[in-house]
Amino acid sequence: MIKPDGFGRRLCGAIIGRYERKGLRLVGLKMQVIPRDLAERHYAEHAGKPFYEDLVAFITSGPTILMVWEGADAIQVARKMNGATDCQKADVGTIRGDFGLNTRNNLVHASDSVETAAREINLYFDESDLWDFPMPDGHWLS
Ligand code: FUP
Repeated sequence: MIKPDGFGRRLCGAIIGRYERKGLRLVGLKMQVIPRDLAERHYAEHAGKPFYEDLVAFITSGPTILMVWEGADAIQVARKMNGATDCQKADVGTIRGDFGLNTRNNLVHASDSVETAAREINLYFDESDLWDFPMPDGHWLS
């Protein structure tokens, strides 16, 4: 997910371009202002934490770009590309390390396991939104 700050700072193309150039395969894409009930389901694991209310307010504050990417170890690869949660601690060369300055407005979200990915994809996409299209360069990227 590109969060509302990534959208508002006109970084969608730059962020999508990074995942694409890495060799991941885009399977689904949509733009949505996330309603509060969905945001609460998405961040259920953080309910009750001190930053929870601000997090939900932020994630529902503007358009997000929701994406499904596939590829070899896509979850680990995408999270490494995103960088540490706190943009100031994230390595230079990562999305958060290159584009952000704090923890809340950290530009992107990526699922942290296959199980989480299945749950999160189900929150935002119907089966018919996903396109499992073989890429002609796939043999170089396995
Ligand atoms: P990540 O897996 O890197 O997206 O981070 P987490 O799932 O741990 O946290 C989800 C979001 O909560 C972060 F993107 C930003 C927010 N957060 C805070 O605002 N403060 C914190 O101390 C921790 C997380």
